[in-house]
Amino acid sequence: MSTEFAAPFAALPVAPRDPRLADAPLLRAARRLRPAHTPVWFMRQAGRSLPEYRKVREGIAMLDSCRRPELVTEITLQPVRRYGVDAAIFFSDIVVPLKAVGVGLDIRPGVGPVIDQPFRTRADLDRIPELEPEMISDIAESVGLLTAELGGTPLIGFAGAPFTLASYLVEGGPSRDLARTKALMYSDPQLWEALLQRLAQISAGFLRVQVAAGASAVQLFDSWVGALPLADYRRFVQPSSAAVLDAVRELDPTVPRIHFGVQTGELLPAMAEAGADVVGVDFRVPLDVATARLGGDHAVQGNLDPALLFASREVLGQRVRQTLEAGAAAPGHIFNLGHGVLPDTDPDQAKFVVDTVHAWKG
Ligand code: 1CP
Repeated sequence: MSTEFAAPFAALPVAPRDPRLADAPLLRAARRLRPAHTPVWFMRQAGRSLPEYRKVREGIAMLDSCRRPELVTEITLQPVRRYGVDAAIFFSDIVVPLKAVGVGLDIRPGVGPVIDQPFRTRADLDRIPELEPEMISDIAESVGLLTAELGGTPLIGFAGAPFTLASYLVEGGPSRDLARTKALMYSDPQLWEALLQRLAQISAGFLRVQVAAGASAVQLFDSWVGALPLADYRRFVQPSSAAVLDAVRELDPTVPRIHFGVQTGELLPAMAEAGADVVGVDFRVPLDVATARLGGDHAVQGNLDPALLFASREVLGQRVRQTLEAGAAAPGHIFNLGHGVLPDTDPDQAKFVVDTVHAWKG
């Protein structure tokens, strides 16, 4: 798939980075260099499980909160202050760039993204214009505020991968079986490719704006792609994700790219081929097994089961160390959960995980 869609983002000037970032454990692990300690952060660390998050979000709709630079900065910094994690993840959502190009959608509390008019036919492509940098100038502003505050702590920018974005557009909201998405993919491959190409432009543009403004790593979330078998992943999905990952490398080859999905045990070799530097692994596959499936030369991220944060400290500590030992088989390991922090998680348990990871002498 061509990456020509990347203009006008190709010309974005890239902000200078804080020199202290050169030693940041997260960036060293992603580059497969030995870090001072194993880095740790949590998917969904900013948000729902923190009382200070619920307080600042009171009365503000999710999508509005993502477009207010001071609020985005505060929410993004909250888990860094509380946990001492090795990276901040930008507070936003995968559907923010879709809303920015004009797709009618909302994020409903307790549900997730809901689309006004689901994507069904070729005519629907006209309702998804390409993303332009000016549509998300507030995102660049938020990233700028954040990197000034974060100093030597990396900011991870992120976007939804084309398949996962398509799943919300086609289904109209969260779905268990992705039946309509798969039906479109299998029955009209040409329209599917056109949709994924458009979404790749949007996803790449969202990442490029964050990188240009100072994000020092990015994560591409293909959360629901584990619903596909390997051969269909390769044929129908991998080219568009690879195009997004390439677009980031073209803008700044020094920025590590992390690629994550849930239930991707069977897809790991093909995800490695899509070109990321780090592959995120869910909790179903031990990290040493995942490393072998990836061919041995990728850094990995993961993969403690988020449910273990509800277990006793003794069990939790053992499982954290077990994850660290398995991760040592990879040429680089970023500790994380196998998916996002669950809403009722006790923040003290998450802090205990961070402290246990940092104390580990591998
Ligand atoms: O801390 C962080 O990780 C930063 C913030 C963040 C990220 C990275 C949010 C805030 N959303 C995301 C990414 C995201 N959004 C993904 C990929 C990550 C993953 O797999 O967990 C996905 C699939 C979404 C879509 C989405 N947005 C859902 C899932 C719905 C489903 O299909 O099951 C939900 C519930 C949302 C809303 C949302 N996004 C973020 C927050 C804090 C919330 C809850 C908002 C609220 O209702 O107040």
